[in-house]
Amino acid sequence: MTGIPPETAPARGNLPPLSLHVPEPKFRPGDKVDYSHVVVPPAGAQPRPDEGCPAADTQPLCFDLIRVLGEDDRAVGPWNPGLDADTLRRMLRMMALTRAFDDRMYRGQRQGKTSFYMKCTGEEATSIAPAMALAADDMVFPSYRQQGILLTRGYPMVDMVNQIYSNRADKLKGRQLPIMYSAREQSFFSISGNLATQYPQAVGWAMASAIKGDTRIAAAWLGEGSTAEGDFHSALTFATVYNAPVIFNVVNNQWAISSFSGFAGAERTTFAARAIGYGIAGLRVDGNDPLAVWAATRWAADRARANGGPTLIEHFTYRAEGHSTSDDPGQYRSAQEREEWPLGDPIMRLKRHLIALGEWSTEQHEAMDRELMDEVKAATREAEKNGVLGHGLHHPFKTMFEDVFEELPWHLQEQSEQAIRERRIKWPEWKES
Ligand SMILES: Cc1ncc(C[n+]2csc(CCOP(=O)(O)OP(=O)(O)O)c2C)c(N)n1
Repeated sequence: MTGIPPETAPARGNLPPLSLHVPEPKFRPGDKVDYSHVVVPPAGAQPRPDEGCPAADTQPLCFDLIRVLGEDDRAVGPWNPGLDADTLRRMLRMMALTRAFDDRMYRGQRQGKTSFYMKCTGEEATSIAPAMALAADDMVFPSYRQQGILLTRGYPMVDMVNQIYSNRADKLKGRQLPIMYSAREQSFFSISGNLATQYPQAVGWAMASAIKGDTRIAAAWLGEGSTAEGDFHSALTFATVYNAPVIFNVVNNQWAISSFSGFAGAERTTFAARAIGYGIAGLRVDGNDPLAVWAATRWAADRARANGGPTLIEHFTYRAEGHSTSDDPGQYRSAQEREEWPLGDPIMRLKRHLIALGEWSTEQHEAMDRELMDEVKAATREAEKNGVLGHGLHHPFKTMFEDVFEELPWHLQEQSEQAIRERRIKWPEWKES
């Protein structure tokens, strides 16, 4: 008690000892899953404010769940975008193509053709519907789980596979981890393995677009786990201060590898509600409802394009498979989670909707799946001609040192020569192309 006047000394006698709360997921391997704590409101029941509304008017939507596709497979309510059947069929096709691509690439990794792959199974709607709702030249800043955007924007699948195989036709010359694409022509920013860095970059790009008097907006994606990164918060601060034309997508797939969403704050509030503290618009969307995702994205895009400022969209969804090919979710979560997930599967929901409209059939769907499988197979065969991991058909070693300095500094020159010397000793049969 030295130095503290007796009258201000706290009476500690009856106080409980301080303690911390350590979040714990509801279900672990082998547990029976009960999702009764997940509130799923009826489709069509969420109000749709005008795109130009004050940000505060969206606050109730940060705790709701925007849904369009109902239990009867019909599209209902003010968020129903009223898309025509051709657009719906294209959306379905792109989601099914992404899933077929993921399945093939996953197997490719198991066969040793690449070192690494990440699927987006169950989350396809959160990238394909936005890619269709945005303008083709709006700049996107994805994380590693938005391969659906590239496919929807028409990036050649063979180039994707070349990158995954790190072969001699890899446009990124083997310098990026497999799946960390970069596609300037598709306005698709280079993916970074460092989580959340794309958020401030998207804001910077959006601000530059506004400074130039352009009409293009930016959109960024990250997982709910990454909202715990400082970059997330500085990006939102910049965006609100300058009213930047940007859309922040938070894909809440419940898991960040083996950490459940509670470790990023999900036990306390929603991720959409992060928007409130920054004074920007926020929407919480059923991420397995492609029509709701499309409608929320278009709402945010129209708002940004009319100088209404940024919007944060939380896509409430579920990562149906492992984090990556290096992960085994059976070690940390119950297998029943996927089966019991109350929002279903985005592909199945859109398929059933189209069937309910009389615009699709099971036979058409099966034929489409076969066609897509052939398309993916043909692309992988084509890419394999350029080499797969470990076959030696990669870019020449010396390219490792190129494209950074106009003139190679002496120490890099030395390293380059050393690498070539050692390569000749280790692999005498190797021919430098
Ligand atoms: C700055 C940083 N910290 C940690 C990692 C390791 N890491 C890679 S993915 C990942 C989980 C990210 O989860 P989330 O943001 O929820 O996205 P999801 O993978 O679920 O799509 C972690 C911790 C990293 N790549 N970068």
